Amino acid sequence: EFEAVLEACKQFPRADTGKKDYGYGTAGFRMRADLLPSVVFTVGLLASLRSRKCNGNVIGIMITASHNPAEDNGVKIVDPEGEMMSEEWEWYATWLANARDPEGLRNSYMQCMNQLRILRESPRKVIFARDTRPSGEALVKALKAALEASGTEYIDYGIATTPQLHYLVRATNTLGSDREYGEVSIEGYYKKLAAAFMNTMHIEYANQAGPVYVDCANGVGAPQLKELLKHLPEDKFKAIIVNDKIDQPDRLNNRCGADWVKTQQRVPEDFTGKAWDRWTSLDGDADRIVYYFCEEGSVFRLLDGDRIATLAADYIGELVTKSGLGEQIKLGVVQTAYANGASTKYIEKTLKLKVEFTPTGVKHLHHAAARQDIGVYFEANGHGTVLFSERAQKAMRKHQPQSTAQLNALTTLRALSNLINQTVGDALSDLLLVEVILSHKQWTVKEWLSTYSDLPNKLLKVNVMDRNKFITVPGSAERRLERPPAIQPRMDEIIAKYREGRCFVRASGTEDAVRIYGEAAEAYDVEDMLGHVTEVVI
Ligand code: NG1
Ligand code: ZN
Repeated sequence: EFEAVLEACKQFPRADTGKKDYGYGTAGFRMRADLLPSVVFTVGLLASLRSRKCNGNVIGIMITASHNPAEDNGVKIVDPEGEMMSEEWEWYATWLANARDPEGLRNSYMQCMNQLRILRESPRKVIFARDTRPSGEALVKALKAALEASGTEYIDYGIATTPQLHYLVRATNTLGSDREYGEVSIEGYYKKLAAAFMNTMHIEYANQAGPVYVDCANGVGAPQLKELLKHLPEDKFKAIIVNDKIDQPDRLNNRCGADWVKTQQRVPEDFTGKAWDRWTSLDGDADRIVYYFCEEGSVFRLLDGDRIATLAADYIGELVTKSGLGEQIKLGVVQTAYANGASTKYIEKTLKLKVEFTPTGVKHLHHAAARQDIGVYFEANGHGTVLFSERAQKAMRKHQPQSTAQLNALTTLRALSNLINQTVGDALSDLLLVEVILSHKQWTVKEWLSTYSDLPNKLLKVNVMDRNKFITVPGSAERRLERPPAIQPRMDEIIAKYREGRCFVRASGTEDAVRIYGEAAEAYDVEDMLGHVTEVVI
């Protein structure tokens, strides 16, 4: 095996990255695609080890750079239950990726095996998929070479969304246990979603509220949503797909998609909506979604991840109470510092639910949500899901409803636990979830928006000499900077001048930049505050 690895990796020499090392960050490895073949090769090796360590359970590999520009790509590993790879292994991923030459890689690989106490002959299996980026093909080649050299069985699922790959990993590994997660195929994913949706959607809504428009960022969401629609009758779900030009790679995430809409706070290119039309945007690998619409006079209104979190928490909380499970099942919401302050206040004061804050990055939110009976987590940018714990699912299975009202609520709750992707944020699943909730509440986007008013806010990205110098206070959920020591005290002075002012600075985990987020009662205050804080930071 080691000699085979040595030979195979020679086809994928390490690119010249100058002084910079590769690093496995919050989203795996992500960078310009031409720097990645050697990295993907090493990720293949690590996944093979991970599978051996996890008793031969299937490990997933997703090749995508999500909302990044078309020339980038990335790769990340999915653990047996469909979660992000365990954090302790990130160090090994980085170690292998930075091997200088073939011999170095072989030696690091052998050392990994020893240090992680992996039995070489253990069974191993990997499944993988990629988004629509043309560079994906060459990366798949590097991946297959690593899997073959390491004697790893694999299945190539071709082009799929990130959440579909997570689903496939989970479904493969739960096969054989008495509670099947779903059929092990992309078709099975559609069937599971469609069945749950059909059980819960209120039929009149599709006619009454008009279609939902879906901007697919010219990425993988487009073909996959088209497939999903084949499983959903049009009288129950009417979606109109926009930005589906996957044959024009330059257009991926370009002036469209969830990230663009959220950061620019404006409609995507090719927007043709009339006032109050319900629009959504997915990102390049379809794990994020945001809603929006224009009021009369083209006033843009965004319904972002915070809005989806509040809508879901409100509705699911209501179902739990109505089904008679209120005493047994508690709901919690998990946010990051990027959540709009008004959403947090609404969850705590109006919905009377607990909010927990974690650092940025899905894995942090996911773990915190998994500790709740039912945990709702969303990043403001539209990535999120709702996790039903074993405990909650058991209570939902066992509960004997005492009235028709209880029965109805319980049936809906059970269907939602199947509709919602339990492994990771999923734009397609979230889309169906929001549509179901709006249909039950008989709400248009206008009523949804009116639940609370967002504080004016802005997110800036600034380039600094060395972003790694920016370190936040442990336990502050990234709300305060510890280093460089001079910055936070000066920021505190600035922020204090603005009504409801809040501002924080942190290094991005996915881009070579520092992010500055600010919010305040007035939009001009936000501008002013961020201007002053930027001066302090750069
Ligand atoms: P960084 O670059 O660390 O801020 C960004 C997003 C995260 C998350 C990751 C992974 C913001 C402010 N940050 O992280 O929420 O989605 O990318 O893709 O949106
Ligand atoms: Zn994404």
